[in-house]
Amino acid sequence: MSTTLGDWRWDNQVARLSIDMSSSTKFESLSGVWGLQEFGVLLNGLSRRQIDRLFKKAEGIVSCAVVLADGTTLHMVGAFDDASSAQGLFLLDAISDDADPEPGPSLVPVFQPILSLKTGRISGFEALARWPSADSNSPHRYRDDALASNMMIHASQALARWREIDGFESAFIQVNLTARDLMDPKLVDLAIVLIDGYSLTGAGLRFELTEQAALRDIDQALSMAQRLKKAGAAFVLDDFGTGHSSFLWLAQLPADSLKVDFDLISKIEDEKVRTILEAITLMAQRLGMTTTAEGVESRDLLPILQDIGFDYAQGFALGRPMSAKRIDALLAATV
Ligand code: G
Ligand code: MN
Repeated sequence: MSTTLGDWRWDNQVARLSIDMSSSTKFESLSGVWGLQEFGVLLNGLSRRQIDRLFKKAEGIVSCAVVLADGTTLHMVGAFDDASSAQGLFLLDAISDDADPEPGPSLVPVFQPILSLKTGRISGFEALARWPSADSNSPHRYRDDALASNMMIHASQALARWREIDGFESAFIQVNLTARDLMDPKLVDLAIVLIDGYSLTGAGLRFELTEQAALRDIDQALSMAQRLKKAGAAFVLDDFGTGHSSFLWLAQLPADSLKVDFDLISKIEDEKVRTILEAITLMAQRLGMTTTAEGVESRDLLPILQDIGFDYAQGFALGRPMSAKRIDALLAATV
């Protein structure tokens, strides 16, 4: 189990690493502002070269073991905000055995706003992975064990920043998990350190899992959901209503929220579909879950969705998936 020791920030323009270690740890003496060379003196040779390489790359995830000259090992985890700066946490133990958890070239996380139908304001975001060039590494075909952990790191950092803005203190972010991710116990450890390290209290970090993915191994899905919830994360059932929903299973799964599939929302004009949607939101409410309508392509739908009982809405009409930088600007303009 990893423990958060403190945080770091790398400024590429002045080539300085600022470290703020919690004063209750024996690593307090690492606190301060360092040039890479001076910091390197504290490390063993291999770590020195690895850190040099990671910072020179100026993009993506920073995740590496840092071996101090006395042999103690820390783990540095974080990400570049843009080419000019990176930030992250120091952990006592490694969060992953992967030597290089970078999920292929040029992963760009994007974020799609989720609107509260009660306030009409942005309440949260879904984090989505995008690859700018649709080549052989296109999102559909790309398989990478480190994708979920990379997305979690990017999403947690971005959310921590957005939560500092007035009115967005309790914003949340939803990261997608696949059936394969359910087999990876390290994700729970990572969730624990990210929630702790970035103070993502009040279920700031949430996980989406489709019914199909969960049904591939129900026991594994149940156990993962329980452990993520215990870590302080929330669990969202994605694409609800179009898979092979089993109510028995819904009774067992500790989900906090249902995301109702685009296919159902697009047929909202149909009386029967509307009745079904009303029943879904009522059922969710009685079960203590919130509901999100997906694929909202027209703002005219908002009052209808609210009437039906939905809590949140997401879709192109409310905001396309966009870069963290564009969300920064969007939130700054909303305040
Ligand atoms: O099911 P899931 O929550 O993972 O769906 C997210 C996907 O849906 C993203 O790939 C996003 O680009 C896409 N999406 C988001 N909003 C809309 C929308 O309004 N219409 C359509 N057709 N797709 C959308
Ligand atoms: Mn999703």
